Amino acid sequence: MKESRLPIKILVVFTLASIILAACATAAPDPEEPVVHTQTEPASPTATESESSSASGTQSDSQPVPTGWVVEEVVRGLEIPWSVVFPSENRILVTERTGAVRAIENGILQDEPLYIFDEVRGNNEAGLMSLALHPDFADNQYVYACYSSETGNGITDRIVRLIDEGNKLTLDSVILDDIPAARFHAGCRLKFGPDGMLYATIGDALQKALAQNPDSLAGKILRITPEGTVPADNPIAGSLVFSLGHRNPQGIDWDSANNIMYSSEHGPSGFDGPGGGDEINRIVPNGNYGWPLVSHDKTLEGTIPPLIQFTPAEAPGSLLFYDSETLPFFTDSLFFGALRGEGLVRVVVAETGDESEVVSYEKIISDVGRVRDVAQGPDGTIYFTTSNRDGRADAREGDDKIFRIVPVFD
Ligand SMILES: [Ca+2]
Repeated sequence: MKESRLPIKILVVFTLASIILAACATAAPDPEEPVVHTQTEPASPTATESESSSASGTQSDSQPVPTGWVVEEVVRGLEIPWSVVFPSENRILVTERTGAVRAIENGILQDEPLYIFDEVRGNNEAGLMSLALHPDFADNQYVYACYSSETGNGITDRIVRLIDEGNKLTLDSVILDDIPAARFHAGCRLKFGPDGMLYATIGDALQKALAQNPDSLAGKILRITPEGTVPADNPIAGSLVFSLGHRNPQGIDWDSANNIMYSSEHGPSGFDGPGGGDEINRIVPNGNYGWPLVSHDKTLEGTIPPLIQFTPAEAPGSLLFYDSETLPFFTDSLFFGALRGEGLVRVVVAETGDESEVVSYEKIISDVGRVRDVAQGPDGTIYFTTSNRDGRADAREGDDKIFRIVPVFD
């Protein structure tokens, strides 16, 4: 079933967006001649701007400053890629939702998968999802994966740890098992925080009341030690729950310099509430983000409203806080892949004290179809993946693909 591309409507000003969208709209779609986007507006007006400038030091004074950016294709021929990570400068690991972990070596997609999860349920929204690398990956080669499978308890998510042996992954241990899941709303994004802990986003498993139940892992963001145990300093003693009241969060990332955590979350889709209401949230320990008690613009005392909500739905499948200077016009911006909204969305936030505020947003890519993951490469370029073979769009020639945004110099 093909979903129509829907216009974006949002409650904040977005003067920058019209400039960029106009530029994109007039660009000739010639695959032989990549479109150079100029990005002349100042970097996002965040509290970290001056820090970033000074942190660059004298080294950057002698380096050329990019005047724009282009999108280049990295690889094609993938099947529903969900997550990309970078073990080294020349190596990318990518999951395919149908169960394979693939490697890209020096820009070449390797034919033989590194690992195949035979037991995944690859239909609908579940299957093999996220990958995360241990912060000390260079020493221990630990790779974490989250996938859904049919078990005695129905469809559940499982987080496992594998070891990257170069030409294959080997299973090391089960980190967390029997996480509530379903064919829809299965989560599951993994990422290590600046505190060295493993965070996992968990959907409400189609049982929305569970999102408010602190004894259930459904509808939560979890904080887990790298060994799979409960950290001693979690907000609820003895519990993996870090925040609650989430519907189906699939993106998390940090402004590490300021230790601020953000998430993205899918809003209701008709059967469980009015459509739209996709959210970007600033996550605090033990925060209650409202689902299913409130969504969209409704507020409720004791729950934390989103920084921004998108109605109609964009369907955010990921989240990146971009903190590199490689694309300086994007430094300190949030990005998410839009599935239903078909593109890559940039959200500019201003951080003041304990608050974050959305200043503007723009869809910077809108000509590749559905986008799932977005990630920052080791060289500071921005990678993103299409999801056009997931049954909800018409696949294009060569789908699915990984693209990246690279700087252009005059
Ligand atoms: Ca919410």
